[in-house]
Amino acid sequence: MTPDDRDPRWDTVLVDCRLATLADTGAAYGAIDDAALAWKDGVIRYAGPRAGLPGDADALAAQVESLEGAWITPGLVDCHTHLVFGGNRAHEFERRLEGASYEEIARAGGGIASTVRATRALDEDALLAASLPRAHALVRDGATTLEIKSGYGLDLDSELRMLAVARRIGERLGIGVCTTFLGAHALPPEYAGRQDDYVARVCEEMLPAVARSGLADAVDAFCEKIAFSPAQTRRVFEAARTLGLPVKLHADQLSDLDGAALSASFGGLSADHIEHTNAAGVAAMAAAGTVAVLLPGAFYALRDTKLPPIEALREHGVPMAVASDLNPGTSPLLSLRLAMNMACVVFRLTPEEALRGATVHAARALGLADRGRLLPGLRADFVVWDIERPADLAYWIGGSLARRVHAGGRLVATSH
Ligand code: DI6
Ligand code: FE
Repeated sequence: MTPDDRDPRWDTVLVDCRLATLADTGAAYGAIDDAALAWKDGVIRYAGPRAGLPGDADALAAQVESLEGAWITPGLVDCHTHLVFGGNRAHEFERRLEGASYEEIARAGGGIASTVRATRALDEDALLAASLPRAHALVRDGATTLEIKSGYGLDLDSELRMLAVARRIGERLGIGVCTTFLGAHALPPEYAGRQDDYVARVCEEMLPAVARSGLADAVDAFCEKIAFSPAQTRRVFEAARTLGLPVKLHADQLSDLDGAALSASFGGLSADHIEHTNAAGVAAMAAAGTVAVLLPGAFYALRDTKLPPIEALREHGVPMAVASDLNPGTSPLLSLRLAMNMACVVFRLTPEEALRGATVHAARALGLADRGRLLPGLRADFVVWDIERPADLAYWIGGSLARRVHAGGRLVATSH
């Protein structure tokens, strides 16, 4: 919490505010009342008590703003989204309400395959135009970093196009975007009955080309009975490891395939969903430092009943992130705050766990050490909220609570 001595001149200092720093100070939310937050060149230079400022605020910064006691948190980090896609699957929602299951719809050629058809049909600009409003909705609700997966192209060109669109979304909105190659999401129709051939294609052709393109920061797979087996997932992960790309996994969502342990065995950044993960899987995650990414939106939308092993994760000290899983099939969820609310109501997280899950732990799930808390030296990614206390962020269902959203110090959304 010391200012940068080499250059005491800051771009902006915010005063008369309250900080939920999420630093491990012993205080709930790492909170600081009557605080000040200063940044320069997109980096936090001071986050502490106003009384601790090394001089008069006016002399320290080009701009001083009083926030009349408003709360500030780190910018939210949505560490699991599939927000780049074409088409619309509201009709599947209607079918599921009539009794069809997600798996039945997938086996009948709907589900992911229908989004693949619609996504392949769009050129890069059209895909950007379709996807940008979804990213923007997340940012207006407080997100300053988004992870975005491919996985609706399932051929090299379409996958690269999705990843390129994800990068462009980051540039257009002025936020952080981490991209993930999810070639092993579903079997493309041209490979029907030849699953191992497709996996070989992913490993031998697509992954090396994606790595060369520099468009992917990590590699994911959907390890499930309706998708790819643990053995096939392992092949994809081995190829990723050879190319130096970190891995993460859609693990144990609909059945227990020891997916969490598989991700952990590759030093995975995260194991995501994990409703059916067993005790050995939780222990393996703890040992490997693999983050548990909870996705209550998919749980809710699928009317799932098998809860993830929250208590075991707590006991083992596995960090729990919370993400939207924004996707057209199982989680058409345009608010990370709403995912936080669901994590509390449905998974019984505390509001503080939910906020840490959507900031500190989500950043870690992306391998990012430069964000997720309000600390000097970290990116100036933060949100000024219209709330009375931090628990409000998980308490209110809907609404627009973010007054101002800043990424790298720059204003990227306002409520006005
Ligand atoms: N798990 C999910 O929840 C999404 N993908 C995945 O691997 C669902 C994607 C979809 O239905 O379009
Ligand atoms: Fe997902």
